Amino acid sequence: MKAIITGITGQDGSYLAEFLLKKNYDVYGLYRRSSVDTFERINHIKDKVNLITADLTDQNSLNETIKDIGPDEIYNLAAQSFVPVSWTQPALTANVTAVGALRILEAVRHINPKIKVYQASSSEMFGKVQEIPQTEKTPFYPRSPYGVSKVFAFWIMKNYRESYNMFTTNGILFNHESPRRGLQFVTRKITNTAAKIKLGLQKELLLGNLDAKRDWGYAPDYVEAMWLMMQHKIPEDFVVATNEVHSVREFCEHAFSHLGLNYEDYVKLDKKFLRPAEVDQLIGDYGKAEKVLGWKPRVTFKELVKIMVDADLEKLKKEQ
Ligand code: NAP
Ligand code: G4F
Repeated sequence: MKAIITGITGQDGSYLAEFLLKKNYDVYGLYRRSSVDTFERINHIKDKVNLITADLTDQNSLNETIKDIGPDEIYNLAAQSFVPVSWTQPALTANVTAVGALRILEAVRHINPKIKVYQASSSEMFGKVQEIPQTEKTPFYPRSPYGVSKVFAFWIMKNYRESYNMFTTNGILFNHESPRRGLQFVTRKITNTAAKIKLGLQKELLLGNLDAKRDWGYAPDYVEAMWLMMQHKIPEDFVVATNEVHSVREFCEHAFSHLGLNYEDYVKLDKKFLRPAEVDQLIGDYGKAEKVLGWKPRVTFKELVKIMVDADLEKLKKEQ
């Protein structure tokens, strides 16, 4: 089996590449050209995957790559994925995160409509939630240009499924984290800074809304769900979550206390991290994924915090 992963240099791309290699896939990773090396997360598997430069904003590079490789499956994980930047760069976010997904579909439709496409859809589409917990049937109410872009990508996948009989599947993934999470996202920002404070490298942690609540899972568990969706006989959409909710404050409490510290002594509010519109609470019901795909999360919230704090502490000690 041949699979293309867009966004292979990202958190999920790196775990999915490892997962598919274990299943004996030929893995082709698309990455965008950069003046610096962006392979930190995949250096350990670089000689086992095929890396090709292409950009989701450039139709021709996608067409040529898909034509040359002739994949069985495409996992579209690339996106401008950081919610705050979607307000400062809304047009870029729409171009990459929304229209980028359409460009993949157009390439597949013209080259070989039998290629299966996975779309990295997001719980951010639920935004101002219309139902608790959120399921595949909950109406969307996105609260950022990122969320709106993901809603477009979700519907265009569904539209091509119904219009052209293509195999397109949306994984509606709730927040999932790991030691490979980008440093700007709140979980990694907390674990990395807490570890720095423990080692005396930093004095405080500046955060925005501590009361926001998320359904946080472990990224390696979630890439397995992506693959299972692609092996399912019919293309459908699935919520992937833990069905547990915790606040940013609770995440801080656990992370600092794992290091023997009290978060209240170090965490300070910085208004620049507040958002123009907030998603207050997300919690996903993964019942359909469990019933149809036999998938369920393995790593608990407390284990996740511990894994991330320990990894950051270890990394910083090595750097010292
Ligand atoms: P990530 O770490 O931010 O990775 C995003 C990837 O997209 C990176 O490889 C990035 O390349 C690439 N990319 C950005 N713009 C591109 C462009 N114009 N052309 C080609 N590639 C481009 O994100 P992630 O956490 O792995 O998430 C993977 C996907 O799942 C994203 O679509 C995200 O929106 C979605 N999602 C994530 C979560 C979550 O909690 N992690 C939940 C739901 C949905 P560089 O390395 O060069 O920046
Ligand atoms: O970690 P976050 O930046 O993730 P967010 O906005 O939930 O988005 C992530 O999950 C989505 C799935 O629901 C993905 F689609 C998306 O690509 C991304 O991976 O923020 C989480 C919460 C927010 O409510 C935010 O307001 O943490 C709050 N927060 C509080 N202080 C902060 C901070 N977030 C960040 N990034 N930085 C802070 O200082």
